[in-house]
Amino acid sequence: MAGNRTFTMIKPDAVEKNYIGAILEKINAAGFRIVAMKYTKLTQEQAGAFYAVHKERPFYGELVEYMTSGPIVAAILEKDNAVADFRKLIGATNPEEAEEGTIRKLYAESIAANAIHGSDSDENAEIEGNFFFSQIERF
Ligand code: IDP
Ligand code: MG
Repeated sequence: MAGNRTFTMIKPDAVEKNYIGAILEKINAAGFRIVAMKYTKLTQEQAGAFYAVHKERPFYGELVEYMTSGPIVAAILEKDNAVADFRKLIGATNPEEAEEGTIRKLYAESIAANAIHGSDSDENAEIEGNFFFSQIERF
């Protein structure tokens, strides 16, 4: 059975362009409830650890640089079928390939600076939510 929680980050490019409000509006309009949320800035060590699965990919260094270039908004979201429905809402990794109306189509600049993160599985949603939030920070 699909889980009901996912994890997201509004990435530095979208925060820099003042898209936090517009993106949260889309997330709420799509039926997601915010379970936990924080505005923070990742260190290189934290960004490197969060994206450790991509360590061998050619863009890893660029990804860590970008994700530490400014503040982000991290959140745990709740909805039936959360992981799959949220991936659909954000669109393809490359905004040029993202469907019309998706968050990446609307707000992303490039495949690297693509506005928003969404967990790719229930297992990773749990791991990623735990990376940012303690028990006491969830409602
Ligand atoms: P996803 O965020 O859609 O799940 P992943 O393949 O997991 O995409 O990649 C993680 C992040 O790494 C992307 O969201 C994007 O910021 C960055 N990224 C992915 N592919 C590239 C690339 O080819 N060049 C630069 N950055 C990339
Ligand atoms: Mg991914």
